[in-house]
Amino acid sequence: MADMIQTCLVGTLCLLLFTGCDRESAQDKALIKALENKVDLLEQQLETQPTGTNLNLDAERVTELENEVNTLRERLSQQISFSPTLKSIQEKGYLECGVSTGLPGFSMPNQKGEWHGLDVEFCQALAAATLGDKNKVRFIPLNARERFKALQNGDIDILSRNTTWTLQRDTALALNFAGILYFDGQGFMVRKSLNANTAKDLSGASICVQSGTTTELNLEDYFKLNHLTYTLVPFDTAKETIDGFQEGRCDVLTADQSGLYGLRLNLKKSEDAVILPDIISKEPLGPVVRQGDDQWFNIVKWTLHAMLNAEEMGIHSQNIDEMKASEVPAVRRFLGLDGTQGKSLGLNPDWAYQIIKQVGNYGESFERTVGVHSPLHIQRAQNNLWTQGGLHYAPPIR
Ligand SMILES: N[C@@H](CCC(=O)N[C@@H](CS)C(=O)NCC(=O)O)C(=O)O
Repeated sequence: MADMIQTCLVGTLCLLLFTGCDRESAQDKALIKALENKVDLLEQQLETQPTGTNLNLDAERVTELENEVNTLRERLSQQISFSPTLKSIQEKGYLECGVSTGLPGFSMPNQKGEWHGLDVEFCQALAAATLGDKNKVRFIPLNARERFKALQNGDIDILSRNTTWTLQRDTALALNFAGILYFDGQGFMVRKSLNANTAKDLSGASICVQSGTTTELNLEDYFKLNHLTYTLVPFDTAKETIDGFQEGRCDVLTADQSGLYGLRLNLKKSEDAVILPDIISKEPLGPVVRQGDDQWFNIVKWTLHAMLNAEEMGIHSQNIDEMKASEVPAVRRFLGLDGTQGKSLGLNPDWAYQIIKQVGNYGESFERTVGVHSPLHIQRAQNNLWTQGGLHYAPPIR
């Protein structure tokens, strides 16, 4: 009996080993399950065997087969691409990245129609990791209201658009936030002539805000909690919101603090507008994917971690080739010279090398797009690495 079961198990193992890389994960999981059931059955048979048969030998066979199941499970997790999103990106030959309709520092097209910004560079990093070329990205501009539908419908592969991670978005909208690219908080910009020093001086003000944002919701909470009144002046895009403020349709504009620095650049006389020191909320901004595609979720998550880890390890776009001679185990793993990390993600071994070589580490990207030497002049502050007193802390690549 044990022999019959063993023949059957070996047959199933062979079938599993030869299943192609494009098999659906559900099918593969079902095969593993069937194999496990057979191991269980063999164990049961052994327990109920009449005395006198060679029990030790059969018990060894069960262990051997169990080890084979485990090895196979590991091989499958490393070799098979389970991700429909990655598959479609590879077939299209480009990544579809949902960005804002135009917010300086984060995602903004120049006069030639080329997109720039921190959120844009994150998608370029993803294209470098998955397709080996940071330019293989199409940017899809979306306002706040349109963004989640576009992702849910599959119109974009990733939403990289100054989007705040909240419980509702992460659950009820069937989306997954892959991490925090920028730690932000909501602030207020006021006309200098209003003579307001803090948010508490704003009672009775008319406030320009973009609809479909956490900004709109926090504003309501904050004014209610502090027994202040206000008149809401809502708009659909960043441009309309800042134009509304410029044209005097409101006394105050509220947005994420980083957004205020970006939007202020569009004012004709930016010195007439003051950004108040108050921060009334937490706005952890990060890339978002659809639920149900764990491999793609992992790729997005680890692209962010790779950019942060590179900065922490002192690896940047200018020295990454020299780093190939490094004997530091973590650096060698990062570059794909040792280890199977790329394979585990379903990517090439040099996935992280391509991100840093073509785009740069987190610090390089931050400085270029929103940092103190950019037009936005934003300090690293909480967006520094944990080793520098900031909040960015990436798990290790090993
Ligand atoms: N982080 C907030 C606000 C995001 C947001 O849409 N902010 C506006 C004002 S700065 C914006 O980026 N608009 C760009 C656009 O309309 O395309 C959220 O996720 O709800």
